Amino acid sequence: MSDLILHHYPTSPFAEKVRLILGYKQLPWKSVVIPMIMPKPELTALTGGYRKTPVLQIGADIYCDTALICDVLEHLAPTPTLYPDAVKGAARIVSQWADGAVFNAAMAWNFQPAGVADVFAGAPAETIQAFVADRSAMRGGAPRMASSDAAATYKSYLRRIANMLHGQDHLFGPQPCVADFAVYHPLWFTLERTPSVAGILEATPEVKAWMGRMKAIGYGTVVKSSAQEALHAAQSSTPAALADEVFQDEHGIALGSQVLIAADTFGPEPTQGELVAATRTRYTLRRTDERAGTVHVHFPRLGFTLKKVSA
Ligand SMILES: N[C@@H](CCC(=O)N[C@@H](CS)C(=O)NCC(=O)O)C(=O)O
Repeated sequence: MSDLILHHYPTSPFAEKVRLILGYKQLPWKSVVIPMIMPKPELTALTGGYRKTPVLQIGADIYCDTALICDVLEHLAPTPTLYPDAVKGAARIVSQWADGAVFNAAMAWNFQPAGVADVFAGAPAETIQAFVADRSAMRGGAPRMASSDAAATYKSYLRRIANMLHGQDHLFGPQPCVADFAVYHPLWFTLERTPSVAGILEATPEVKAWMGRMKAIGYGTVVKSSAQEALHAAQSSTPAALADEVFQDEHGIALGSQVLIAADTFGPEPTQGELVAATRTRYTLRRTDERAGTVHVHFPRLGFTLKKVSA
């Protein structure tokens, strides 16, 4: 199998979710650090437009969104599992809640002025302004939730997480599952990246103790790599064969059509390509780029829109 290449940057919470899962499953990986804001020319040469963090690359296969990345990693290394049979549905639902509601409340809390000062300590004012403008454009200009509005929400969520940890080491039992990694990453940002506002975690010591257990999982075996190396890996590989059952049509869009796929919230940058698969759970686009060659870019169905490119 080709190397697992994670395109990410150290302060990305969603990337932290995947870094720990790679460590948990003991899958060795290569690390390519990408910019925190646009432009990201090397990344978008691979994805065709998608710019969020992280992205997983395996040769000429490019996987967008951590929900899909979790499924791919589970397929590669089924044990230890992220989806224990008895709690599979609930664990996915809690993950979705964590990646959406918990993440939004936590980040609104984290990005109050004291937290911003932590994150950008020593950075010039222009760096902060460029970051704020980039994220505001990703939200379509909508303001971020005020930290004062987020406070009670975040505290309630922390109490619910503490309730789930009552009498057990992880959210659904003795071992971590996908929900633990999803709930952990926004809280990790609070604790490690915005320590000035991390006092909010003190009211739930069970949560802090569980965070210690999650952190101890570590990132596994990581080797530094570069964007150029990643582009070369794509260029010199052929996308993996697609599964036989590749088509569940919900849109009246035939395979072979030129389509656009975009996230349905936050970060509207679409990817264009030829629709070569639309399974029950994911879409695959084939596209060719001067630097990356022919690649398959994969997206989960959940959270993404599919549109035909008008002729
Ligand atoms: N649903 C996506 C969300 C990813 C996401 O929003 N990541 C943040 C960073 S933690 C992001 O992309 N920020 C803008 C950027 O990095 O360009 C996933 O699960 O991968």
